[in-house]
Amino acid sequence: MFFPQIRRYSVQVAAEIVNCLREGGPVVALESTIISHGLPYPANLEMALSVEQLVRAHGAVPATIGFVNGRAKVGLSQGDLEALARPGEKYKVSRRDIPYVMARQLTGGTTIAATMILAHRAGIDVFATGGLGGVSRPFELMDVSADLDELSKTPVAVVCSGPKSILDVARTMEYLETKGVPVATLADGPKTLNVPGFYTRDSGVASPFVLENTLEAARLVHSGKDGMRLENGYVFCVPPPADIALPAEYINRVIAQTQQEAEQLGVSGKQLTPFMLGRINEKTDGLSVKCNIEFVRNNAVVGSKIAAELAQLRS
Ligand code: PSU
Repeated sequence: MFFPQIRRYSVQVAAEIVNCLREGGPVVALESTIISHGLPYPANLEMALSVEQLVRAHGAVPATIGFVNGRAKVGLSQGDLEALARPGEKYKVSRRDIPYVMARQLTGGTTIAATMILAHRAGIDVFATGGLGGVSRPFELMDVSADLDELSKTPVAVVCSGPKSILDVARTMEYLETKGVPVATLADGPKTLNVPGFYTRDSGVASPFVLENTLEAARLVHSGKDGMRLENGYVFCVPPPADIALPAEYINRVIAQTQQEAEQLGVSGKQLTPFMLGRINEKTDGLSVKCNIEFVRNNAVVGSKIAAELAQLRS
């Protein structure tokens, strides 16, 4: 039987991306929750545009992903990016929200989990962002980001600066181990042993694997995905460069204060991350947002290199 309406529900992939993938070229997926909910306007829009430019400058095609009026789009236009960046009603779309956003024809930014799903549908293997969701610090809440389960079942490599440091990094690593997700940190000097902590270069938690360079990262994906046909994703952690990272003691103090505030105000669930990031920005006089933007840019460059190495390994 033929369902003509199914076409309307499928993922819309920009022509430039389709062409690049057909030729086996490098494409880097980019998420949009960071635009709609992670950063303030207009810094979010500037970040989105500059990250796309950076990916191009490093020889790959950017594919920013999101929902526009209920349509799943891989390769958002400038108008789409503006709609997601401007203040106003926007949905934060994770896996469970996809059918609702489509049925209601809503516009929303995709989380790491939802971006992985759409990237995989389009045939994209590498995705760059800022920080991974994880297990929240108040353990009694049992708040575990859907990003972690997605990584266990969708074969996309996520390049990030570790789990967001507002989270419980040690428990996040344990959870990923249980789910069979390889987490590897790209060495940034001989001292790299631990996963980075988003705003900081070192979370204090050991990295399961430490890799020398982007070629090694590409080899991991090539072996696991192409060789063994494993269906899990990969986390590649990139420490924020020393000149933009924030001192651990300082930022951890701000995080702890903000955590208390969130508890007092009863903020939880999908509102918790945007609340924390927003308040931390106010308390650091914009320093946290500046740092966040710079390491997303850095991760986009690393993601472009991994995508290029992977394309080379497959040729
Ligand atoms: N990276 C950032 N800022 C963000 C995010 C990532 O630098 O806001 C987003 C990602 O989309 C990630 C989401 O999937 O935060 C996690 O949200 P939660 O903790 O509610 O699962």
